[in-house]
Amino acid sequence: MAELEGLEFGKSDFVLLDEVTMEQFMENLKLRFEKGRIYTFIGEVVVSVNPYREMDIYGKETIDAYRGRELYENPPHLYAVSDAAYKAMKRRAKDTCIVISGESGAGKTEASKYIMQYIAAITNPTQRAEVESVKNVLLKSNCVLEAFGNAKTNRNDNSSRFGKYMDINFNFNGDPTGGHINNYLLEKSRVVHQQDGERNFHSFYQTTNNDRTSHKAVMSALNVIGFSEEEINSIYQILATILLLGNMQFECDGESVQIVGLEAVNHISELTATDPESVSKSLLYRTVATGGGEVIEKGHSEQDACFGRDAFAKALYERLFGWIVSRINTVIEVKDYNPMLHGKNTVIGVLDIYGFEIFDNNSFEQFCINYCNEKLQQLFIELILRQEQGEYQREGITWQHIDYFNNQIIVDLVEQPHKGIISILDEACLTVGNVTDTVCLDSMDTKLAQHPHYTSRKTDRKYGGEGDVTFMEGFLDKNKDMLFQDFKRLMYNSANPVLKEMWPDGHLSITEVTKRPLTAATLFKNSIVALVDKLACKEPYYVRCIKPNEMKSPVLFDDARCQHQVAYLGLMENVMVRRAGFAYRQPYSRFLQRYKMTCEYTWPQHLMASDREAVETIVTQHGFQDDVAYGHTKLFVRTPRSLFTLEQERAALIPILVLFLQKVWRGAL
Ligand code: AOV
Ligand code: MG
Repeated sequence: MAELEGLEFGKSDFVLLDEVTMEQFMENLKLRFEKGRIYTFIGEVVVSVNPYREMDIYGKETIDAYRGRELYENPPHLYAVSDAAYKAMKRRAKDTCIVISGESGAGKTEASKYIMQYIAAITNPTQRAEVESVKNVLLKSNCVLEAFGNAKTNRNDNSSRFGKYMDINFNFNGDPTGGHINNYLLEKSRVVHQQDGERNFHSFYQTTNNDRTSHKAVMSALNVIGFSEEEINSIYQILATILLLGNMQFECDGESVQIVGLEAVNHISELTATDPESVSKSLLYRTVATGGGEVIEKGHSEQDACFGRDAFAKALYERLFGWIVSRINTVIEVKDYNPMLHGKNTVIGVLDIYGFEIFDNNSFEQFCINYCNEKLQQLFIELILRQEQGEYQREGITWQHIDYFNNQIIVDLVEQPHKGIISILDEACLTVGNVTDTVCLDSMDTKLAQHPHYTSRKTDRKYGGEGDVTFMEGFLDKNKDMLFQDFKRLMYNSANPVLKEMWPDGHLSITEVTKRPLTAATLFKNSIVALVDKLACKEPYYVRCIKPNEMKSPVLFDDARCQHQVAYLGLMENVMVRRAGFAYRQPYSRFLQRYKMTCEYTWPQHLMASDREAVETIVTQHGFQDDVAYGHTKLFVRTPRSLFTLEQERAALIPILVLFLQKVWRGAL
């Protein structure tokens, strides 16, 4: 059994704090960070602080130490929760999920990769080729998705600009048989505009000299996954097209608008396998259906042309990304699964989304990202309480309710039908006429004036919690997310089958496109609601990531910043809920195995009718019978002090025991 850490590293579980105060919580978190102990438990939840340096804690030896062990047998680690999720899936045939949350740069994506690597390392011991290939694709998909979906932001050099939920399917042996990736709202506006100090998606730089090494890794990953040469070429042709669009200018000669320099048009037509006239036509005209059903071509103003060009560039990238995800999915999707033959197909889901973020200039994307984080926080509250409650019920123990801040009110403010922010936005987008962002904001100010959590820049303009979070500028355009049908048709008519495949809706003529598509916010809301439903029916495991400072420094622990995160992640409530009931619980057999040496009636063997009776004997002998409850299969301990006494006694006994055993071995006894 691996040794637990000494007390000089602080408490390895916040539940063990002498008192649950913010002060003690922060003291412990800081001490552990400074001692290089980046993980701490709250029961089964892992709190992780970004070390901002390479840690020697992810090697094979560590993996071996955690494989198949119980949570409390080892120091806190991502591997401990990964193993718990895996065991629940394998032993109890439960679908489980690991939800990783925390603000931008807190370490979610890195954590998700370590979790995946752990699962890959502990499965398929017999190295069956087909399982190895599934694992390989699952691992390699990360590299591709990061290249196309991550970017340098002011918060994080490798910031995820999309949400990712990956299901890994397992057969009855507990080996991965496939998987599925869901991606959520890629921040495509980055393709045409980045804030000061930020970059476009990594993929754009990987073809130039500075990011060459990562380009090689991406190419190799694409090959491993099984992208054909034609597909890979198409990907880079699309990137090149977007770059050309980025340089494209328009000029107006007083009457009509023209493209400056036609070389770009020819180049784009070559790259996209379309004819040059159609390319320039789509950039300069739009087909509209008149009220009388007549179809006419309307020339763009310079402004419209720029708008169309940017929308086209963004859509090209978004569809490319979506296509890459679905292409990976076709490779990893479970094929030929027969439940009669193969048993229940179980799943572990890993969720790594974009973290809560506040920029100098927050826009529609931050609104969506932060809403998504509120939804996940809501789920955390719901599940952690529900799970706790469920456990007490199952074990036949009376449960005492604990108060906590329920952020449902914030979630409602955003998503409620008719009254919520998204509804008001949608309404403004559907209104014919010139509804501007300001008009929409005014309407929101009127409708939501009474809401306790709504303020806006007119009063003091802020959304949700603390500080300015969201600006309204550009909201309506981003929510409408309009792309002229002409571009869709242009792409659909491409002679490149890969490109054509990305634009199936391009076959519609303008008269057929009558139905208004759902807005971006509503589509996002629907996808997040579906995600939450998916997570809610699984047994959840949580990793709560904390960013220690804004400087990406491995030595700086910014007390105020950390405390703020601890507060909004609800970690104190988490500890309280965990302690108000019973801080510790262990199956009788496990408890016995660990502590039987502390009682002469149970060491080395007990002669009682059941493990439970033996445990009762130990508890009574140590005098903490009032501090425990006996469940059907587990012992519940209310205060950590009792366990501490046992742990100390055990620690004191071990050297004596070792001496004793050495003597036995040497034949001295
Ligand atoms: P995020 O996923 O939470 O932010 P990342 O996982 O990308 O944050 O972490 C940001 C950076 O912190 C990484 O690129 C590493 O340099 C460092 N880091 C994080 N975790 C570790 C670790 N365990 N060991 C060493 N370095 C680490 V965002 O995607 O922006 O919400 O959208
Ligand atoms: Mg990330």
